[in-house]
Amino acid sequence: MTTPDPTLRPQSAELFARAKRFIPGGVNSPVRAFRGVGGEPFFVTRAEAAHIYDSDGREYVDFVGTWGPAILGHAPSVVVEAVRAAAGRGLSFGIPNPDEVEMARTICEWVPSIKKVRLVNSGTEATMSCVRLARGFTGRDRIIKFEGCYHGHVDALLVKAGSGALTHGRPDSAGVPAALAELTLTLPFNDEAAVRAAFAREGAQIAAVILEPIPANAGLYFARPGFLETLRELCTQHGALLIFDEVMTGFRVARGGAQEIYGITPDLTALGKVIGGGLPVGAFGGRAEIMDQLSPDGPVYQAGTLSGNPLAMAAGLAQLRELARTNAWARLEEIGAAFEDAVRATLKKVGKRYSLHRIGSMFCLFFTDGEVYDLATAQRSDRQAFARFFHACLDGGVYFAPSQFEAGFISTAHTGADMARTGEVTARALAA
Ligand code: KE4
Repeated sequence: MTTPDPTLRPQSAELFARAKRFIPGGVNSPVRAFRGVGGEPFFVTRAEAAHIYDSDGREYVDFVGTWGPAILGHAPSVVVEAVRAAAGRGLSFGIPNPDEVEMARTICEWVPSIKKVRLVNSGTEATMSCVRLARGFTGRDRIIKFEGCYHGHVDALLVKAGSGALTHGRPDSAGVPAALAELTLTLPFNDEAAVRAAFAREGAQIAAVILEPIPANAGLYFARPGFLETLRELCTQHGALLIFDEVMTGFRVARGGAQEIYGITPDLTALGKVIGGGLPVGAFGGRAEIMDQLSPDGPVYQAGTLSGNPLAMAAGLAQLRELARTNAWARLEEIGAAFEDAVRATLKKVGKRYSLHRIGSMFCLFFTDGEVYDLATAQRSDRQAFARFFHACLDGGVYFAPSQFEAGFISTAHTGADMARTGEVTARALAA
């Protein structure tokens, strides 16, 4: 692993040393620890548009966007003003408020498979609740997930997970009881035969199949033609629920998410990130007959002190409304396509045959010349080469996700100047 120059960011180095005294690993989320690329994380004090600023006064073009929420860039004025106004009316009520009704209505309008929705405070809560609800609705226990897909730190789903769990090379987390893990069947993504065999063997015990319809936690790759349709067909045939984890893709790859692009109707959908405008929000929803199984109407318990928090609702609604008002998805495709063309031209110029994947404003450059379509093929990437690229870009003022097994995010705030600067920095880094 590269040993970046720690003197470049002395303030961050001091903060990290202090952080490690009080916070495990010095971070509140593992992927931030730079373990996938070596060196130490920097600390951010301010973020605006496509730029972030660290404790040492260095400025970066940001392609992580706080892992997805910053689709309009950081601190968009419409969102900041909405939060300011909401804060003046109180910070949390623990009592129903009008904005959570408007948020629920908006989600149901934009995502037609969602007839009823419940708001929570993270993507993890959303997927965890989907799994419990699927088990409660079907009366079954087994769950099928896919290697490399990450659904948050849910006990039942931290089995061959992606994202931070994968970066640390320990996809199966300690602390997850074997009795629980064995209820989760993990299959290779895109392996239709494996899914058919699982359903043939134990279809009557399967409560749900959960997946990222566009996996982006082992890098970004795509379902092969027919794979999602097969999952839908098998779930319907065997009475299992199809759960789309659209925490990352929801409201980003299209107004209606990946399910709009692929034309597949899941039974439940988990949402997060963009929906909160940068504040903690998750959501899960789907068919009314399933959602009505939730307390207080039904036997499946789920709750949250800050669910539907008025500030989070104000932020999320402001962001969603601005996305719709400006048809941001067209702009994101425009910027994303230009970015892809530039990177492909650079790869050709420097003679590197790396695999670049992109959909809309999400992308991933795999440091391998092979096809990437599941976890195993993603893991063929040269992580050392990625780490060198990451640090060369960071030192040049461009921040990509600190792991080969993450996606990059473009926002509507990325300007032509940002992209030109990124082109220069990445060209130098790829030529090295
Ligand atoms: P949160 O609990 O982190 O809000 O959401 C969990 C989650 C669920 N589903 C998908 C598809 C996700 O991508 C995530 C979280 N994504 C990671 C980045 N790959 C969050 C970054 C982090 O863990 O710090």
